[in-house]
Amino acid sequence: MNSTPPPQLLLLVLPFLLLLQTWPSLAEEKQILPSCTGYPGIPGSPGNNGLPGRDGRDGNEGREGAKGEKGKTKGLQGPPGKSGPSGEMGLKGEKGDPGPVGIPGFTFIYWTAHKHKLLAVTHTKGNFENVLKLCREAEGLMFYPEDEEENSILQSFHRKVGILYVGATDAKTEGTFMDLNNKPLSFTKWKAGEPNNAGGNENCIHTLDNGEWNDTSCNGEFYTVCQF
Ligand SMILES: [Ca+2]
Ligand SMILES: [Ca+2]
Repeated sequence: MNSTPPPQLLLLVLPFLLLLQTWPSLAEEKQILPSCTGYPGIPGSPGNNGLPGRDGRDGNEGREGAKGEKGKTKGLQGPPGKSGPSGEMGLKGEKGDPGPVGIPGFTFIYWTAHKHKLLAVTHTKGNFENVLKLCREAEGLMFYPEDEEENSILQSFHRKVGILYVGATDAKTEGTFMDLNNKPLSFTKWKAGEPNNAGGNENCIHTLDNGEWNDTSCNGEFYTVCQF
């Protein structure tokens, strides 16, 4: 018998052979393709840049920075601005408490309390009539010391302000000094040789530095002590 396959069978097998050549996995390419050593090809041109990636996640919070230097100079104060318009008048305030009772025209410079008496020096000098008036306007009386203790108070005022009139006069009866209640003096502190009614015109008394008295003119300008 002839072993040559008939042409009809070749036509049936041929498509399968072609399919095997073009499908390497079926024909196990390594065995089918001949291995040969070639030269590496020329590197291809770099590809185009890809699209930007998405934003990354937020990083961890950084450490606290170093403390900055303190500012050096304080700014100068600017000039004052213009005064604003006047506001409306406020409500009338409540009536205040009454002030201390004053004595018109009379101010004490020095004063002291002695037993039942308040003794105060006039705020100004004057002749006898004027300082007598000051004491009376203050509802007091010109002071006459009735004993050594009271005379020492008069002397202490003399040391503070200078010469003082004593509240006594012999204007009514020359040579007989009386206090301002017209009572003869129960206590005196005359300097030796006084009263001398010098010039025939010494009807008032003034103090000396050592506490003694001298009869003198009533026209000198001295302080006095008022008794209240
Ligand atoms: Ca006299
Ligand atoms: Ca005298």
